[in-house]
Amino acid sequence: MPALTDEQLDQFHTQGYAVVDDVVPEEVLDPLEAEYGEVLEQLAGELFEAGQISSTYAGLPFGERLTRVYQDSGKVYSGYFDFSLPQGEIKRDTPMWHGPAVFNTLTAPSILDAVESIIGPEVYSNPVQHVRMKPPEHLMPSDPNSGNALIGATPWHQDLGVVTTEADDTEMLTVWIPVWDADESAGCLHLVPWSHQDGLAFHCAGPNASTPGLHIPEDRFRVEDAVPIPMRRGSALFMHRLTCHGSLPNRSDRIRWSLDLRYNPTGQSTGREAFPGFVARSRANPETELHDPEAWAQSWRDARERLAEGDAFTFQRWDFDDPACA
Ligand SMILES: O=C(O)CCC(=O)C(=O)O
Ligand SMILES: [Fe+2]
Repeated sequence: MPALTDEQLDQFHTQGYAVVDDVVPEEVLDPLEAEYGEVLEQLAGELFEAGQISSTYAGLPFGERLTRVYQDSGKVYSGYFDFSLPQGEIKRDTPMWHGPAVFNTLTAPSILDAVESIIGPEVYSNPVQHVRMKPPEHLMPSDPNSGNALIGATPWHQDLGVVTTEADDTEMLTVWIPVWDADESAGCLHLVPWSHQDGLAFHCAGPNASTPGLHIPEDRFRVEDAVPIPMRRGSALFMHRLTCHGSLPNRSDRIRWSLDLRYNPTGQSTGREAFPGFVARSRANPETELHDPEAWAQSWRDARERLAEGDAFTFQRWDFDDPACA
Protein backbone atom coordinates (compact mmCIF):
# COMPACT_ATOMS: atom_id res chain seq x y z
CA MET A 1 0.00 0.00 0.00
CA PRO A 2 2.32 2.70 -1.04
CA ALA A 3 1.22 6.09 -2.29
CA LEU A 4 -1.64 7.95 -0.66
CA THR A 5 -4.97 7.86 -2.47
CA ASP A 6 -6.35 11.09 -3.90
CA GLU A 7 -8.75 11.24 -0.99
CA GLN A 8 -5.95 10.87 1.57
CA LEU A 9 -3.85 13.48 -0.20
CA ASP A 10 -6.81 15.81 -0.24
CA GLN A 11 -7.33 15.30 3.50
CA PHE A 12 -3.63 15.93 4.15
CA HIS A 13 -3.69 19.20 2.24
CA THR A 14 -7.01 20.51 3.51
CA GLN A 15 -7.05 19.20 7.10
CA GLY A 16 -3.31 18.90 7.73
CA TYR A 17 -3.10 15.17 8.34
CA ALA A 18 -3.98 11.72 7.03
CA VAL A 19 -3.87 8.32 8.73
CA VAL A 20 -3.03 5.51 6.33
CA ASP A 21 -3.35 1.79 7.14
CA ASP A 22 -0.85 -0.91 6.21
CA VAL A 23 2.14 1.33 5.54
CA VAL A 24 4.72 -0.33 7.80
CA PRO A 25 4.96 -4.10 7.34
CA GLU A 26 5.72 -6.68 10.02
CA GLU A 27 9.04 -7.35 8.26
CA VAL A 28 10.06 -3.87 9.33
CA LEU A 29 8.46 -3.72 12.78
CA ASP A 30 9.42 -7.18 14.07
CA PRO A 31 13.20 -6.67 13.65
CA LEU A 32 12.84 -3.18 15.11
CA GLU A 33 11.26 -4.61 18.25
CA ALA A 34 13.92 -7.32 18.45
CA GLU A 35 16.70 -4.75 18.10
CA TYR A 36 15.29 -2.58 20.86
CA GLY A 37 15.03 -5.70 23.02
CA GLU A 38 18.81 -5.98 22.73
CA VAL A 39 19.29 -2.31 23.56
CA LEU A 40 17.20 -2.76 26.68
CA GLU A 41 19.17 -5.88 27.59
CA GLN A 42 22.35 -3.82 27.36
CA LEU A 43 20.91 -0.95 29.43
CA ALA A 44 19.59 -3.28 32.13
CA GLY A 45 22.99 -5.01 32.31
CA GLU A 46 24.85 -1.72 32.65
CA LEU A 47 22.52 -0.38 35.34
CA PHE A 48 22.69 -3.63 37.26
CA GLU A 49 26.50 -3.65 37.12
CA ALA A 50 26.52 -0.08 38.37
CA GLY A 51 24.25 -1.00 41.26
CA GLN A 52 21.45 1.26 39.99
CA ILE A 53 18.87 -1.52 39.80
CA SER A 54 18.39 -4.63 41.91
CA SER A 55 17.67 -7.01 39.00
CA THR A 56 18.13 -7.01 35.24
CA TYR A 57 14.49 -8.09 34.91
CA ALA A 58 15.58 -10.56 32.25
CA GLY A 59 12.76 -12.64 30.83
CA LEU A 60 10.08 -9.99 31.16
CA PRO A 61 8.38 -8.82 27.96
CA PHE A 62 9.84 -5.59 26.57
CA GLY A 63 7.30 -3.11 27.93
CA GLU A 64 7.24 -4.53 31.42
CA ARG A 65 11.00 -4.80 31.54
CA LEU A 66 11.43 -1.18 30.47
CA THR A 67 8.90 -0.07 33.05
CA ARG A 68 10.58 -2.05 35.84
CA VAL A 69 14.02 -0.71 34.91
CA TYR A 70 12.74 2.89 35.00
CA GLN A 71 10.86 2.28 38.25
CA ASP A 72 13.75 0.58 40.00
CA SER A 73 16.34 3.15 38.92
CA GLY A 74 13.98 6.09 39.49
CA LYS A 75 15.11 7.48 36.14
CA VAL A 76 14.00 7.57 32.52
CA TYR A 77 16.58 6.55 29.91
CA SER A 78 14.88 7.78 26.74
CA GLY A 79 18.14 8.98 25.21
CA TYR A 80 19.57 5.49 25.35
CA PHE A 81 17.06 4.34 22.71
CA ASP A 82 16.68 7.49 20.69
CA PHE A 83 18.08 7.87 17.18
CA SER A 84 18.74 11.54 17.67
CA LEU A 85 20.74 13.58 20.18
CA PRO A 86 19.71 16.07 22.86
CA GLN A 87 19.55 19.75 21.97
CA GLY A 88 22.44 20.71 24.23
CA GLU A 89 25.18 19.43 26.54
CA ILE A 90 26.25 16.72 24.16
CA LYS A 91 29.20 14.67 25.36
CA ARG A 92 31.35 12.08 23.63
CA ASP A 93 29.43 9.33 25.39
CA THR A 94 25.92 10.81 25.26
CA PRO A 95 23.75 7.74 24.71
CA MET A 96 21.88 7.23 21.43
CA TRP A 97 20.94 4.28 19.24
CA HIS A 98 21.36 4.07 15.49
CA GLY A 99 20.91 0.37 14.77
CA PRO A 100 20.26 -1.24 11.38
CA ALA A 101 16.60 -2.03 12.14
CA VAL A 102 15.99 1.67 12.78
CA PHE A 103 17.71 2.60 9.51
CA ASN A 104 15.63 -0.02 7.70
CA THR A 105 12.50 1.60 9.08
CA LEU A 106 13.54 5.11 8.02
CA THR A 107 14.22 3.79 4.51
CA ALA A 108 11.36 1.27 4.23
CA PRO A 109 10.18 1.47 0.59
CA SER A 110 6.52 1.51 1.59
CA ILE A 111 7.05 4.54 3.84
CA LEU A 112 9.11 6.31 1.18
CA ASP A 113 6.44 5.60 -1.46
CA ALA A 114 3.87 7.30 0.73
CA VAL A 115 6.21 10.19 1.53
CA GLU A 116 7.05 10.61 -2.16
CA SER A 117 3.37 10.97 -2.98
CA ILE A 118 3.24 13.99 -0.65
CA ILE A 119 6.59 15.79 -1.05
CA GLY A 120 7.82 14.51 -4.41
CA PRO A 121 10.56 12.19 -5.66
CA GLU A 122 13.65 13.72 -4.00
CA VAL A 123 13.29 12.58 -0.39
CA TYR A 124 15.68 13.60 2.38
CA SER A 125 15.58 11.93 5.80
CA ASN A 126 15.42 14.89 8.18
CA PRO A 127 17.27 14.33 11.50
CA VAL A 128 14.35 15.53 13.63
CA GLN A 129 13.34 12.02 14.62
CA HIS A 130 12.59 10.07 17.77
CA VAL A 131 11.55 6.80 19.27
CA ARG A 132 9.16 7.33 22.18
CA MET A 133 8.53 4.62 24.73
CA LYS A 134 6.16 5.88 27.38
CA PRO A 135 5.35 3.57 30.28
CA PRO A 136 1.99 3.83 32.08
CA GLU A 137 2.14 7.14 33.95
CA HIS A 138 0.93 5.65 37.22
CA LEU A 139 3.97 3.37 37.26
CA MET A 140 6.53 6.06 36.52
CA PRO A 141 8.77 7.88 38.95
CA SER A 142 7.51 11.41 39.38
CA ASP A 143 9.27 14.72 39.34
CA PRO A 144 9.73 15.85 42.95
CA ASN A 145 8.85 19.47 42.09
CA SER A 146 5.68 19.02 40.06
CA GLY A 147 4.55 15.50 40.95
CA ASN A 148 4.17 14.79 37.22
CA ALA A 149 5.38 11.52 35.72
CA LEU A 150 8.98 11.83 34.47
CA ILE A 151 7.83 10.87 31.01
CA GLY A 152 4.32 11.67 29.93
CA ALA A 153 2.05 13.56 27.59
CA THR A 154 3.55 15.78 24.90
CA PRO A 155 2.32 19.39 25.12
CA TRP A 156 0.65 21.20 22.21
CA HIS A 157 3.06 22.33 19.51
CA GLN A 158 3.66 22.52 15.78
CA ASP A 159 6.67 20.71 14.37
CA LEU A 160 7.84 23.81 12.51
CA GLY A 161 8.04 25.45 15.95
CA VAL A 162 10.81 23.09 17.08
CA VAL A 163 13.21 23.78 14.22
CA THR A 164 15.17 26.87 13.25
CA THR A 165 13.79 29.65 11.05
CA GLU A 166 16.03 28.41 8.23
CA ALA A 167 13.41 25.72 7.72
CA ASP A 168 10.51 28.13 7.39
CA ASP A 169 10.18 27.37 3.70
CA THR A 170 11.02 23.69 4.05
CA GLU A 171 8.29 21.28 3.13
CA MET A 172 8.94 19.16 6.22
CA LEU A 173 6.63 16.20 6.63
CA THR A 174 6.07 14.35 9.92
CA VAL A 175 5.42 10.62 9.85
CA TRP A 176 4.21 9.16 13.16
CA ILE A 177 4.30 5.38 13.45
CA PRO A 178 2.84 3.32 16.31
CA VAL A 179 5.05 0.31 16.99
CA TRP A 180 2.15 -1.05 19.04
CA ASP A 181 -1.51 -0.09 18.85
CA ALA A 182 -1.97 3.31 20.49
CA ASP A 183 -5.50 4.21 21.55
CA GLU A 184 -6.70 7.09 23.69
CA SER A 185 -6.03 5.35 26.98
CA ALA A 186 -2.46 4.58 25.90
CA GLY A 187 -1.80 8.24 25.10
CA CYS A 188 -2.19 8.44 21.34
CA LEU A 189 -1.67 11.74 19.56
CA HIS A 190 -4.35 14.39 19.43
CA LEU A 191 -4.42 17.16 16.88
CA VAL A 192 -6.46 20.04 15.57
CA PRO A 193 -7.67 19.42 12.01
CA TRP A 194 -7.30 22.44 9.67
CA SER A 195 -4.99 24.20 12.16
CA HIS A 196 -2.10 24.20 9.66
CA GLN A 197 -4.00 26.83 7.73
CA ASP A 198 -3.60 29.35 10.56
CA GLY A 199 0.19 29.67 10.34
CA LEU A 200 2.83 29.30 13.03
CA ALA A 201 1.56 30.00 16.57
CA PHE A 202 3.73 31.45 19.32
CA HIS A 203 5.50 28.75 21.39
CA CYS A 204 6.52 29.17 25.03
CA ALA A 205 8.83 27.19 27.30
CA GLY A 206 7.39 23.99 28.78
CA PRO A 207 4.25 24.40 30.93
CA ASN A 208 6.32 23.69 34.04
CA ALA A 209 9.83 22.74 35.02
CA SER A 210 9.20 19.03 34.64
CA THR A 211 7.88 19.44 31.12
CA PRO A 212 10.76 20.82 29.16
CA GLY A 213 10.45 21.74 25.54
CA LEU A 214 7.93 23.98 23.99
CA HIS A 215 4.21 24.42 24.03
CA ILE A 216 1.55 26.62 22.47
CA PRO A 217 -0.67 28.26 25.11
CA GLU A 218 -4.24 26.99 24.74
CA ASP A 219 -5.70 30.39 23.96
CA ARG A 220 -3.54 30.59 20.84
CA PHE A 221 -5.31 27.92 18.78
CA ARG A 222 -8.69 26.19 18.56
CA VAL A 223 -8.05 23.59 21.25
CA GLU A 224 -11.77 22.82 21.42
CA ASP A 225 -11.54 21.35 17.91
CA ALA A 226 -8.88 18.79 18.89
CA VAL A 227 -9.51 15.16 18.02
CA PRO A 228 -7.70 12.06 19.32
CA ILE A 229 -5.95 9.93 16.69
CA PRO A 230 -6.06 6.31 17.87
CA MET A 231 -3.85 4.20 15.61
CA ARG A 232 -3.01 0.60 14.94
CA ARG A 233 0.37 -1.03 14.45
CA GLY A 234 1.26 -0.94 10.75
CA SER A 235 -0.50 2.36 10.09
CA ALA A 236 1.16 5.75 9.74
CA LEU A 237 0.06 9.32 10.34
CA PHE A 238 1.26 11.89 7.82
CA MET A 239 1.11 15.33 9.36
CA HIS A 240 1.73 18.85 8.09
CA ARG A 241 4.49 20.84 9.83
CA LEU A 242 1.96 23.46 10.98
CA THR A 243 -0.69 21.12 12.39
CA CYS A 244 -1.16 21.73 16.14
CA HIS A 245 -0.73 18.45 18.00
CA GLY A 246 0.38 16.80 21.22
CA SER A 247 -0.24 13.51 22.94
CA LEU A 248 -2.53 12.31 25.70
CA PRO A 249 -1.19 10.81 28.93
CA ASN A 250 -0.66 7.05 29.01
CA ARG A 251 -3.37 5.82 31.38
CA SER A 252 -3.17 2.22 30.21
CA ASP A 253 -1.16 -0.65 31.65
CA ARG A 254 1.30 -1.03 28.77
CA ILE A 255 3.91 1.18 27.20
CA ARG A 256 3.01 3.51 24.35
CA TRP A 257 5.68 2.96 21.76
CA SER A 258 6.04 5.05 18.62
CA LEU A 259 8.50 6.48 16.15
CA ASP A 260 8.23 9.93 14.69
CA LEU A 261 10.16 10.62 11.51
CA ARG A 262 10.53 13.68 9.31
CA TYR A 263 11.31 13.98 5.62
CA ASN A 264 11.76 16.98 3.36
CA PRO A 265 12.58 17.56 -0.30
CA THR A 266 16.35 17.23 -0.73
CA GLY A 267 18.20 20.52 -0.71
CA GLN A 268 15.87 22.31 1.70
CA SER A 269 17.10 23.14 5.21
CA THR A 270 16.30 20.51 7.84
CA GLY A 271 16.05 23.14 10.57
CA ARG A 272 18.60 21.18 12.58
CA GLU A 273 21.66 21.45 10.42
CA ALA A 274 24.01 20.40 13.23
CA PHE A 275 22.50 16.91 13.02
CA PRO A 276 23.00 14.58 10.03
CA GLY A 277 20.33 13.62 7.52
CA PHE A 278 20.66 11.70 4.26
CA VAL A 279 19.11 11.19 0.85
CA ALA A 280 16.60 8.40 1.37
CA ARG A 281 15.28 8.38 -2.18
CA SER A 282 16.22 10.12 -5.38
CA ARG A 283 14.55 9.42 -8.70
CA ALA A 284 16.90 11.90 -10.44
CA ASN A 285 20.16 10.69 -8.85
CA PRO A 286 19.62 7.23 -7.37
CA GLU A 287 23.36 6.91 -6.73
CA THR A 288 23.08 9.58 -4.00
CA GLU A 289 20.73 7.42 -1.89
CA LEU A 290 22.16 6.05 1.34
CA HIS A 291 21.69 2.31 1.76
CA ASP A 292 24.36 1.57 4.34
CA PRO A 293 23.10 1.45 7.94
CA GLU A 294 26.64 1.61 9.29
CA ALA A 295 27.43 4.80 7.36
CA TRP A 296 24.29 6.33 8.85
CA ALA A 297 25.27 5.30 12.38
CA GLN A 298 28.76 6.69 11.77
CA SER A 299 27.35 10.03 10.66
CA TRP A 300 25.67 10.36 14.07
CA ARG A 301 28.81 9.32 15.93
CA ASP A 302 30.74 11.95 13.95
CA ALA A 303 28.14 14.60 14.77
CA ARG A 304 28.23 13.70 18.46
CA GLU A 305 32.01 13.95 18.47
CA ARG A 306 31.93 17.32 16.73
CA LEU A 307 29.24 18.73 19.01
CA ALA A 308 30.94 17.38 22.13
CA GLU A 309 34.04 19.29 21.12
CA GLY A 310 32.06 22.43 21.64
CA ASP A 311 30.53 23.66 18.42
CA ALA A 312 27.79 25.75 19.97
CA PHE A 313 24.38 25.22 18.45
CA THR A 314 20.75 25.94 19.13
CA PHE A 315 17.54 24.94 17.40
CA GLN A 316 15.60 27.46 19.41
CA ARG A 317 13.62 30.14 17.56
CA TRP A 318 11.49 31.54 20.42
CA ASP A 319 12.05 34.34 22.89
CA PHE A 320 10.59 33.05 26.14
CA ASP A 321 10.67 36.53 27.67
CA ASP A 322 8.09 37.62 25.15
CA PRO A 323 4.94 38.95 26.87
CA ALA A 324 2.99 36.28 24.96
CA CYS A 325 4.45 33.74 27.40
CA ALA A 326 3.78 35.72 30.58
O1 LIG B 1 4.55 10.92 20.26
C1 LIG B 1 4.41 11.97 20.93
O2 LIG B 1 4.07 11.96 22.09
C2 LIG B 1 4.64 13.30 20.27
C3 LIG B 1 5.03 13.16 18.85
C4 LIG B 1 5.18 14.43 18.13
O3 LIG B 1 5.06 15.51 18.63
C5 LIG B 1 5.51 14.33 16.70
O4 LIG B 1 5.54 13.23 16.16
O5 LIG B 1 5.76 15.37 16.10
FE1 LIG C 1 5.48 17.05 17.15
